[in-house]
Amino acid sequence: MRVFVLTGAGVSAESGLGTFRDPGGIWERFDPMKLATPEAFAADPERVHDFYNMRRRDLLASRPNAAHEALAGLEAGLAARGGRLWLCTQNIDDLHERAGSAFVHHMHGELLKARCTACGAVHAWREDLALATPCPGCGRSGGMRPDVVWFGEMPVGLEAIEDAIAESDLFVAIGTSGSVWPAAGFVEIARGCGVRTAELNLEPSDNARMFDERRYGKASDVVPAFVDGIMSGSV
Ligand code: BV8
Repeated sequence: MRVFVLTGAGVSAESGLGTFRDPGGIWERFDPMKLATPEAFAADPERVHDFYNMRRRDLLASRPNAAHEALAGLEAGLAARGGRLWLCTQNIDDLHERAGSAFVHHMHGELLKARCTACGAVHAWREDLALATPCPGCGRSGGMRPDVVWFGEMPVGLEAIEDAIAESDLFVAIGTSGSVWPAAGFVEIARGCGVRTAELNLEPSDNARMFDERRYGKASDVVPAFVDGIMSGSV
């Protein structure tokens, strides 16, 4: 069986990392247009660095939860049967990897990487970033940024994502509000290709009606149960 999973901030909520649009969420406390766009970075790079430094420190202090672990188990279980899991995340955290997932596609980039806008090099990064931080590659400072996709920037690997969805038997969206594009449109691509669709979320997302099956509850409860269903053939 070939499964495509799209995860959002809800899969990491129980690991203590905030979601964006829930009450008290990140975009309720911080303005994305002032912190998560190229224009915001050009206007006030230190403010943007402070925002991502705070989130990077939170991430390093967090741990994967049962939902991340269940998806790592699904990847191994499907591979053992000649199937595959194509895990695409909107999240910039590394909790899927830390839970044991070998293949994780970060369509919105990764918080634990930094990119030099002068030479283009990408470096693993676990420290704070600042305007004065020199690139370990070219040595120039003033151009290091978090290697994440901001609003208005092109997500990573859209063609590969669409091909993987088209070649899947099941598309599962987990912990996402379905409010950020083009990720929010993936379920329509799946339906257009005749792929069965399921939503696992705390509550109905913006595009809940697009899904064939819907299960609601905390990710650490509903994801392991759904994975058991896939592996036992009842899903
Ligand atoms: C782009 C990285 C050009 C940085 C992020 C139509 C087509 C294309 C673009 C657009 C379009 N319409 C509008 C746009 C522009 C824009 C957009 O979508 N704006 C929205 C706000 C309207 N999109 C872009 O700019 C994208 N790029 O358009 O490039 C282009 C043009 C054409 C075609 C292709 C490209 C770039 C968007 C990426 C921005 N970067 N993040 C960072 O993290 O700081 S977005 C940010 O939102 C995160 O990545 C986040 O993952 C993402 C989506 O949010 P969710 O993950 O869904 O999180 P949210 O809080 O919303 O929901 C959480 C859910 O979990 C909730 O439903 C909740 O109920 C649930 N939950 C909570 N707790 C639990 C739980 N579920 C289970 N268990 C729990 N315990």
